[in-house]
Amino acid sequence: MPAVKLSQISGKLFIGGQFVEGRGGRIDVINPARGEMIGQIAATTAEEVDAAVESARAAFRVWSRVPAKVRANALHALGELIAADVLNMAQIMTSEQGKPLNEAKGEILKLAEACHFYGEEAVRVFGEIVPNDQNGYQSQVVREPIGVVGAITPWNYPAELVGWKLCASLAAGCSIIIKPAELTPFTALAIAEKVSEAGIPAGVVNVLTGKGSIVGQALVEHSGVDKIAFTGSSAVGLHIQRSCPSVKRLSLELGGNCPMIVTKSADIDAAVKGATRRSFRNMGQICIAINRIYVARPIYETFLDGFAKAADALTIGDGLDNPAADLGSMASRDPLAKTRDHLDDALVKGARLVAGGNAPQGPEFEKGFFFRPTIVADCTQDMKVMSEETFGPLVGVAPFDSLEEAASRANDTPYGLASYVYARDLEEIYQLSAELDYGNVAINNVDAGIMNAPYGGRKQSGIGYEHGREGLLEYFNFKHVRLFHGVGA
Ligand code: TAP
Repeated sequence: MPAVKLSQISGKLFIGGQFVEGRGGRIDVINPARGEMIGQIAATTAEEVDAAVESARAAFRVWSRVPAKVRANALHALGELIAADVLNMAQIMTSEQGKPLNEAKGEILKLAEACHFYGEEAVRVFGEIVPNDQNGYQSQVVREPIGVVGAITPWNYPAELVGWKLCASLAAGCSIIIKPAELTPFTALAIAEKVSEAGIPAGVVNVLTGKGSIVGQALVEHSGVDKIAFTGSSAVGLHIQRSCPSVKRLSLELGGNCPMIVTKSADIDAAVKGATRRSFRNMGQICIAINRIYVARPIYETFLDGFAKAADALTIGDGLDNPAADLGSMASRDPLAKTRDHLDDALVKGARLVAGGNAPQGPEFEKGFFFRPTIVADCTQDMKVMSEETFGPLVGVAPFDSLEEAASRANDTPYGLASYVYARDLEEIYQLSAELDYGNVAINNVDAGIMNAPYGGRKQSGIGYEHGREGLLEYFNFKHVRLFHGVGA
């Protein structure tokens, strides 16, 4: 099995089962840890978008009709091929995204897991027979794949966020056109290479690169695309919803502003460990990153002390040279600038800096987008760090005096993606899990998403679900077949 090489996919689009040389202009792709160009992507033209849609429409007619077992086998084959090439695919991801190689490997293996999960689910898509109001009738509710899916994805998890849409589409019998983020396109092209090897028919999976505002928007507006599966910012998600020229199925996995509550009954060491992992992993560039932490006043300073020490102990490095570093570089200049802006805003408004606050020093950090994990304490709700999504290695902390106050401040946001609680008192746990207005609530852990359970946001964090059976159902239409057979009428 030949390992896919960056040089082979640079400038290419994947249309109709072939890597083709893009006919449009070129956009540089940069290694954000080194500031070096690693390749170029093609800016897909309008004609190439049409060609991909045509190819996906033709493939849909075939793929939607093959037995579910065939689709399941293809997904298992894809999972095996991806896992077998984990190192090479992870190197591609680290080169374009900046996360440490070991983290990238973990993400590639999670993608393989998603292939197997949806491979198993593909053969368990059941319909229903529902009761009728008259004898002699039978009502069948059958599930039919939606059609051609346009998948538009961000740069923070270049494999998983493509993979959840890809695997659920393939399992359901949909065909898919993927538009990965401009910053991290090569992971998606590397996945496309495995799709061919797995024996998935030509045209079922296509990858188009280029600017979201042009290529992504073209998919949103295309009459041949039946559903848009989008992960990205709330602003772009809302724009997509508003700019769809015709009625179209949408799933929108959007931004967050995730709170953590640490009550007086919490295991403080466990809370510190959880806060450190979920505030700073992937340099805080996670939709479910902890943005703001509310700590019961009696344990506030003890928690802050432990949290600052844990943040300072995290290692930062170039993800290719230091595969086991805790943190790599940020993915680009923009999230770094936003992190600095939110930090300045907090300090001007009176926050206390307790960890980080600047870039790490040393020649290896000079050309990349690095920043130290940063904690600000004594924060107020009017600070950007507490009210907006930073999407960087910055977290705000504030004390609270009652559980009602903590819950109300945690819910005081237009977002509703994930929230976290550390508590050992059962009443506190029950009260908070009921009151937190979020699609995901993690208690005494910070891993809000698992493959087997629905993962989605509320309010401005989106509509629809990924993961689990619910994530698969997003790719089906229901059809009610009401049959008069006359028996017993
Ligand atoms: P966005 O700027 O929203 O970009 C996401 C994708 O949309 C990219 O592929 C982008 O292409 C494309 N795009 C941009 N404008 C478009 C348009 N007019 N029409 C169609 N597509 C368009 O987000 P980002 O900065 O990459 O990612 C960070 C955001 O994603 C954060 O808010 C984060 O919370 C959110 N996120 C959410 C989740 C879940 S599961 N809820 C998971 C991860 C990330 P270009 O790259 O070419 O601009």
